[in-house]
Amino acid sequence: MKSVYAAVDIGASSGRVILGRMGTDGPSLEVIHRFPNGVQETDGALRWDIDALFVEVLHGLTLARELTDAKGERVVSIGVDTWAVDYGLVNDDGALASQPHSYRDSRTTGVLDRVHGKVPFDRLYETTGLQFLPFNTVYQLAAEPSLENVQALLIPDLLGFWLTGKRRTEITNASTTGLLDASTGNFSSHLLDALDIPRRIFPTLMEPGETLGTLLPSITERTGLDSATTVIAVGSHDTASAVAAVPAGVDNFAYISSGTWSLVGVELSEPILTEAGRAANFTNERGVDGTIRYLRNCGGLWLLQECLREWGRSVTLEQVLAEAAELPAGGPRIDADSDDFIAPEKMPHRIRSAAGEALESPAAVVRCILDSLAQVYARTLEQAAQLSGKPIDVVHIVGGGSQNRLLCQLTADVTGLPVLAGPVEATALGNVLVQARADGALGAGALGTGATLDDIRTAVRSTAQTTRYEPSRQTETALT
Ligand code: LFR
Repeated sequence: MKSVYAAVDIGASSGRVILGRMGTDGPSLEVIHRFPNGVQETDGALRWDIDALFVEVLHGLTLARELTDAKGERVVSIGVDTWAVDYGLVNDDGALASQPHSYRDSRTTGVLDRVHGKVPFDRLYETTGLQFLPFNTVYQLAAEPSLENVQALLIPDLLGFWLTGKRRTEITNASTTGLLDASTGNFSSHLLDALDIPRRIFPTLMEPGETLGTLLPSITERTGLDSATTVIAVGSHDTASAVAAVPAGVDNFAYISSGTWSLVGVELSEPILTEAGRAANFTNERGVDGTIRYLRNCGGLWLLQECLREWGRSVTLEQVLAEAAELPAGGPRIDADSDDFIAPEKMPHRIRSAAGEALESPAAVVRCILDSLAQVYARTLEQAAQLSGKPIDVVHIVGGGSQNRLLCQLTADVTGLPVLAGPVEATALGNVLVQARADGALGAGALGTGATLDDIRTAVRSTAQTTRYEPSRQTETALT
């Protein structure tokens, strides 16, 4: 029976269950279930409705089983990736204390000084190499009323726990907690102790490609999947899966994983824990196969998504982008990176105030957002090259933003570099290909398990749709 891999890929605004197949010419994806996601205000806090998300995951897996049955195929494994940093607290019986907080909740505002009073940020950075973001897990844990007798399961690990009954912490996502030692790849007991966080807070680490477990009987009953179906750890941080599937064919590439956030940087083999990197707020997140994603988490399409939400049906994305493309370069810009844009609600108003200029139409607001993002991208890529010493010859944009032609062109214009846009589904491809490799279905080696990240990228290149943008226009919007 032909093997198929199920990728559960949940972002901040939507989730998907996708089937991945390995063909002779490379991987192909089939989205079989889409569902909405978003933060909700519950009990006075912004939270994710994780129970509802799990119901959607199970529905998607049931559809996966039905579809593969009908075709004489078999789902051999499942991989889960989501956004980073957030977690659910579970007690020894496995019960969830409450619906997980969203990183967009403001609960950490009051605890930052307390954490830095115990361990100053420069010391945190020396160990973890993680950029300062007010919502890093380390600050969220400090905002919990109690950490006694509980474990924190990062969102994909929590879903994995519900599927298999096994508790583990996948390492790419662990690197966003602010508690993982970037040099050793282990949780830092020193930091945990200094911050009064119980050492048992996180379950044992695991690497992408390892098997978490097989499905619980309750899950096989509900979905019809067979009991030998495994859950495989993938780059469970969505950005790790996306970067694994960047279709780079050369060494000197940079990437922008462009979705709700823009993750802008380069791939390295070792972390860089320098003062200059800290000052520039660069992060050392772990990638698949022990790579380092040396990047900055920059503002993203969240600004645009929130405006569209507020404008409602009167404004369509396609139309507003077409109008924005007609507006002249050199218009007003904002700091798209500012913490002021993290929370939801009233985005057009906040953008207009920050621009300090009348942005009369939705198109003007959108153009301001995209010009500002392109500027942040260019500045960040220049810093990434300087700080890492790695030259950049080409910029790959993957994820939703790769379909935004105006954003891709502006990025080429402002960076002065060619942009290769696509695939839009990089995250799901990275998820599927790590599973396929674990199953022995990719690349070299007796069972294919010897395949490298390069083999994964070669597989992506063989089927991915990419569009090339040359820096064409004269850029009045050049770096300032
Ligand atoms: C992107 C992402 C980023 C992370 C942010 C919050 O979806 O995972 O990498 O910084 O969401 O978790």
